[in-house]
Amino acid sequence: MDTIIAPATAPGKAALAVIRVSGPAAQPMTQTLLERPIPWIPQRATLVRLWDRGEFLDQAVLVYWKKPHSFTGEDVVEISCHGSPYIVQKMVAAYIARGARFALPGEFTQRAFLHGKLDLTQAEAIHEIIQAQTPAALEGALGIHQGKLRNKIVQLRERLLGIVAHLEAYVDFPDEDVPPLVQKELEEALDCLEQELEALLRTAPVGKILREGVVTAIVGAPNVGKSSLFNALLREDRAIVSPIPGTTRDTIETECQLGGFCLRLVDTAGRRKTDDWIEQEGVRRAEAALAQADLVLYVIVAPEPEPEEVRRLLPPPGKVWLVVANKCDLGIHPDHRDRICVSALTGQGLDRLQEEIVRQLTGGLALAKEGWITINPRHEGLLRRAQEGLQRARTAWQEGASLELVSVDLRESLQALGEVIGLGCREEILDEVFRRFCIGK
Ligand SMILES: Nc1nc2c(ncn2[C@@H]2O[C@H](COP(=O)(O)OP(=O)(O)OP(=O)(O)O)[C@@H](O)[C@H]2O)c(=O)[nH]1
Ligand SMILES: [Mg+2]
Repeated sequence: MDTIIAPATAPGKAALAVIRVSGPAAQPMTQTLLERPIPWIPQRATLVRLWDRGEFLDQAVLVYWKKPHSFTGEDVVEISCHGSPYIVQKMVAAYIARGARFALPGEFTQRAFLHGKLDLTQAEAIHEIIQAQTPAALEGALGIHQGKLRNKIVQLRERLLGIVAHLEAYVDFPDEDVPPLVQKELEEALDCLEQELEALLRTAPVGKILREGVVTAIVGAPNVGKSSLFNALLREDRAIVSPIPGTTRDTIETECQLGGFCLRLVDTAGRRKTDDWIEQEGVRRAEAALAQADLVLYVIVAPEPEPEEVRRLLPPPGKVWLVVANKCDLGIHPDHRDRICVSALTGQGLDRLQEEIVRQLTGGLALAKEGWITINPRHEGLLRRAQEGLQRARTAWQEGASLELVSVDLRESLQALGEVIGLGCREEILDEVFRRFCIGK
């Protein structure tokens, strides 16, 4: 392994900047920059003056971490210098001139993973801790960083391994049938595993909401007040509002915080048939926003009867779907008596709408509340693979297939479970995970 370097703090001016060097040459390279030798006591802050070929770089605090007791598991030197981009640039250049390499995104964490300092779910959680946009997202990421998901997967894997071992013991004695009692026991253990996988898989939509925010599309016919509602929820005059139907053409997206959730609000063009090709494109984009949304606010007009399209439209599965009757300052038609009625103009009813949004989203969150484990799309793909393996094994078992065949399917599940925590993962997969990180992490 070569020695890598990168600033760990964000680019720009700040009080301090932290530069991290990891690898076998971290200490000798640093030695050549020091004004005078230091005792290199691990984990002790030392005030040093750094020079590069006769040029003074900065006075800084240096911490040395000796392998394996460091974040990466390698020798690490951390330099806290003044937060000047020029100092950072010169420091990095001084190490690169001495043979260090500028780190790839996430490479420090990748090395920590490769040295067994953390499993893949914990490594992913580091990225999520940094990216968390709400307290709930942070809480979830911290839990996974502490190993909650890893522990769960390790436990499921061990149980499955036990079942496979039990089964394979009979493979070696083809003349012996599996006793009915053992058969029943194994089936029950498999059932139990499947249910627990299912429970984890059900946290995927919540995980998506926590990690990426709630994609919230405001849709409806032209002129019903979608842009007005968008502005009212943002408390900002963001989208153009006018009495001319077809005002909004493009989708407009922006983020807002609501009740601990991060909403990614999307205002869309009014849905209608039109000959104007720009508006047609707008309507197409509105449909796309609707398809991608986690939460749909379908806006209609309160003083008018329920439009036919609302009766026709079925709430798409997996989405939270709220029909919002706007312009209630102009009256409320009896059709909407039980609806959420708001006025984007006067602000009437907006509190209730916001409460309802939070209530609906929290309904989903309650699922994840237990232990705060939610899975990401990578975990989801693997857990589905594990689940399919179990189901194939069960079918084969019930159809009287040979135990070898059953155990092949179970071993496929084992492999998938292992990959969640990074066991037996292909290198490309690992690279894909870590390259999403920031530089210096
Ligand atoms: N009285 C009243 N008028 C409203 C309300 N909300 C919006 N309007 C008016 O309705 C008209 C259309 O509002 P927009 O927000 O542009 O409607 P839209 O749904 O975005 O329209 P398109 O972008 O054309 O699809 C404007 O004249 C708004 O002032 C409301 O709550 N009460
Ligand atoms: Mg509009």
